[in-house]
Amino acid sequence: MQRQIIDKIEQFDTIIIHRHVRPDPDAYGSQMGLQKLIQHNYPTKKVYAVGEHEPSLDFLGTPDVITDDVYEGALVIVTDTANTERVDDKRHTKGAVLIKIDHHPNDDVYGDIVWVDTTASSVSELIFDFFELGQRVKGWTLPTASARLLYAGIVGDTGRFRYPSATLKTFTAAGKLITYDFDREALYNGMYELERKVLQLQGYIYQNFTMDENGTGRMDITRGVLEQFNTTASEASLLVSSLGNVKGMKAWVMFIEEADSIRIRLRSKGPVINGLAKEFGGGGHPLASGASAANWDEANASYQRLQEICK
Ligand SMILES: [Mn+2]
Repeated sequence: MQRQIIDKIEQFDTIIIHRHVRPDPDAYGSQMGLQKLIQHNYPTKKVYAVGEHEPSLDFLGTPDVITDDVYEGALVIVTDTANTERVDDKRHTKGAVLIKIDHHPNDDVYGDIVWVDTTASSVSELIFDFFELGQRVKGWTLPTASARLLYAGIVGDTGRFRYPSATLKTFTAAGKLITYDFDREALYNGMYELERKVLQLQGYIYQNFTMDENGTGRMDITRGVLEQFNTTASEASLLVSSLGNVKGMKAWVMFIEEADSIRIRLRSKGPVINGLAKEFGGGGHPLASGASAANWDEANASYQRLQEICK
């Protein structure tokens, strides 16, 4: 599989790398880490990393902006993205060949070549693995910029090596990556900024959520709240699961107000909620799904439905 991917990379002059919407450090790290790895070893190739610009990740890099014609005859690689729905920039199908590299369960098998390894802590870890193969068979070297990005991705997805997903392989990769000459402290500062904002918002959520007598929870994150905590809707989304820690909570919804709609993010510990998500034009898994509401009236209606489901 990885050999096939190396062949494709060598075959194409233009390579465009995508990742998921509402990016996190592993999305940026795997995408841009791979971009810089390829660019460094094949300087004549054109290698782009695309997707929406996320200001809170500027310490890692900024995405490239390209026109549609660049996709003609190009190789497209999508990293860290389980399903097509979550691919940032839907032009990913416009190239000649599509490759998926991911570590989430492979429910949506998209692409001509699929490399999914759910035992990996992060896709950044997989890209490091990929580099080592390239090193053995093609004599690749890893540029420091790439090492820095991959390290950030691993640190991000493992919660600084705290999660059980951090294996011997993860630590081995991280151990090799820190031998490159990048400023680890500056990197941690950037990540700390992200974590600090999220922790403050989490405190606010624990103080302001509501729960009815049946264990149906609700939390509204308005534009005002996002501004108050200087966070984005994507950062707030990371906290949906945190309400599961509340005693007696059975199922809950977090409404996150975006520019032109309200995201409905549903979680449950029993009652099946993806039917409700479908009713509101969304979908997902039985215990974790989402939809979107045009306004607060619609959002309120979805909460009422959730209350009925939990009765
Ligand atoms: Mn990831």
